[in-house]
Amino acid sequence: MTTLHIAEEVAVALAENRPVVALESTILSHGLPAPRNLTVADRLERVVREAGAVPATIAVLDGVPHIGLTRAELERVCSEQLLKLSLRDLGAACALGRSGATTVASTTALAHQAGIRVFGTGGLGGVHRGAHETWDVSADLDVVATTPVLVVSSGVKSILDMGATLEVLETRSVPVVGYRTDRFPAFYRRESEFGVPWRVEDAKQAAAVFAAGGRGMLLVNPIPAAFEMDVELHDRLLAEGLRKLVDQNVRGKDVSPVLLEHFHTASGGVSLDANEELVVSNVQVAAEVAVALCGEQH
Ligand code: PSU
Ligand code: MN
Repeated sequence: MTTLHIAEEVAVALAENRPVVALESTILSHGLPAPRNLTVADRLERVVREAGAVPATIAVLDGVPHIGLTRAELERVCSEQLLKLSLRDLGAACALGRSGATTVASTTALAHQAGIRVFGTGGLGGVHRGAHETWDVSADLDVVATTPVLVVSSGVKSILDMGATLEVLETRSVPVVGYRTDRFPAFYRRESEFGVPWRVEDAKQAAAVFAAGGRGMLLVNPIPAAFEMDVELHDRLLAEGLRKLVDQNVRGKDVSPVLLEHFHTASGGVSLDANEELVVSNVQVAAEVAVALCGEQH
């Protein structure tokens, strides 16, 4: 496997067993429009620091997986047209010297390779609607099932088949734990019709559950109430977005970006604010869990 470029600050923190939080780059390059993405990227790193952990934004630059980016590298990720790299794409991107943003799947794998145990993101990929015909199931599920990293997300978007996604997570033995909630969150909405098998009340409990389980885990944190999207607006955007996919024959890895783009343009920015605030909240929780995890070992 290619060697990683680990930023000095991240390497030192890991060596001293201090808390580090992994952050993904696909959300920046394919999930949010420029220049908003850079504002969000900066804010996420700040939130991690303020909680007492070190941020490690992950991306592949010129064929080298970077664990922790400089401001200039962050600017590159937020302005260049980057490839979307899932785990299977890493070998090709590295061998061919390409640059790309990492998804939950590839970020989780690279974080683990670097020795990082906690990762904060927005939404996890999952089973798409109509997957019984298209077989479109995100590699995110497989990687979370096989990699001992705790991922904090706001559940999955309602653009996915949530019930099927939860079934796959159960089959693949991924613990799904609600952060101060009994309901599985639906990204823009705090609750879905689905419950979660376990609930924790604070970061310390979440860290204990992860440490005891010894495997990957999904900690789900609902969007802050003030930014939850109005249900009618949400349902209208979703119906329109799904129709757009069919009309434009969108397939594979373009599905999520096209739907996100539709939400952002058609909601007049409401979904952008929602997206930013939920990621910030997840990253905040991730940092607290990372801090608690390091405390546990002393
Ligand atoms: N869901 C979101 N925002 C995102 C993504 C998913 O609400 O930005 C991105 C993440 O990087 C996730 C990826 O890992 O899309 C999943 O893509 P796919 O469905 O092609 O596996
Ligand atoms: Mn897919």
